[in-house]
Amino acid sequence: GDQAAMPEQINVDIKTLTRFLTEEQVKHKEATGDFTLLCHALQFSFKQIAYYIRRATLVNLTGLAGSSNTTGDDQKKLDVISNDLFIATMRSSGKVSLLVSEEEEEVIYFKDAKDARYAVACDPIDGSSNLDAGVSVGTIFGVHKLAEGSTGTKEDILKPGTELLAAGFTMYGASAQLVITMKGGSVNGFTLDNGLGEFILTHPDMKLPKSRAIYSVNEGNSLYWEDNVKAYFNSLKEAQANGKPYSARYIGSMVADAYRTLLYGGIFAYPADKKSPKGKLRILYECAPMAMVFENAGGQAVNSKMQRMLEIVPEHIHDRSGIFMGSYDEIEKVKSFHK
Ligand code: AHM
Ligand code: MG
Repeated sequence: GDQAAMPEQINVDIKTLTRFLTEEQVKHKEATGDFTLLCHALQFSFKQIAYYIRRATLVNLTGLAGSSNTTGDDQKKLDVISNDLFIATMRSSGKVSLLVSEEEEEVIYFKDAKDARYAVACDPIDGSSNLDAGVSVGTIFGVHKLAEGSTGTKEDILKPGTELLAAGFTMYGASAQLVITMKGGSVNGFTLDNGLGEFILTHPDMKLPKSRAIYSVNEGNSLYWEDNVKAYFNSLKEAQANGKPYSARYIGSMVADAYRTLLYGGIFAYPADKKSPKGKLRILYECAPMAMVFENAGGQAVNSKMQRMLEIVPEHIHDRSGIFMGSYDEIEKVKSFHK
């Protein structure tokens, strides 16, 4: 018979993100429910962005918006729309006091949100250079809590990643994936069921393999790399203990390269180099949230000075850093090349 249609094979006890968040809230006696409401707003912004990306080619949303953002990148139409969607959703949640976005030069303060206790950093669409080719992109986010008594200032977000309350990212790929972690917690992966319109827990308690012979870096920049970075990557191309070299995988969307690295293991890097001595990726909404995810999944993340990424305190909201993140043992190997 048709086994697939047997009723007992249908999961009648699905764990949605909504249910997951409610169960998490119950575990924290002191929780007011505000953080849960903020997460609901976050997930709605992800659904909206996923929806427009899916339809982009059909509704004339590909290509440039004709502007460039504060860090000098050309803005795509979808960068602009996703940023607007994200801001509007955060504002209307009433729970966000201030927001830093890759697409906005200054901090956005939501003055109407009188008792909002959170500060959010986000890159609405990471990997935008891949958008028009239909290659996976995603949204990265980090959530801080305002300091006791603070009415919401820049200082509430210029904090090290060790203080992040929650962080994660989505990847809009063959399906939309959401990876989220909370302070001191595990990493959980959800898949958007388009029919239900819900993120479903499909990857509970994600853990990176301790090592894996895959490296992910824009090797076109090797001309500008420092010698120890060159030496490290060259070593991966030599025969390893099993007689084989590493495999190279580079998508050019950090969310997608990071998601693969989380699942398969290996290393993702965007080192600081002679052309970009401060690195390319931004600390608040690219490096720190990813570092939190990787550490909570048993991996590591360090900057180009081999300092723990999560301990870096940005001076300005758009500050950049070099980054190496991945399996625990792979990061140990990079460190050994920097001694
Ligand atoms: P973006 O936020 O403007 O899309 O830039 C960030 C992206 C990352 O997703 C990716 O890892 C990196 O830039 C790719 O850069 P490059 O094209 O220099 O390899
Ligand atoms: Mg980005």
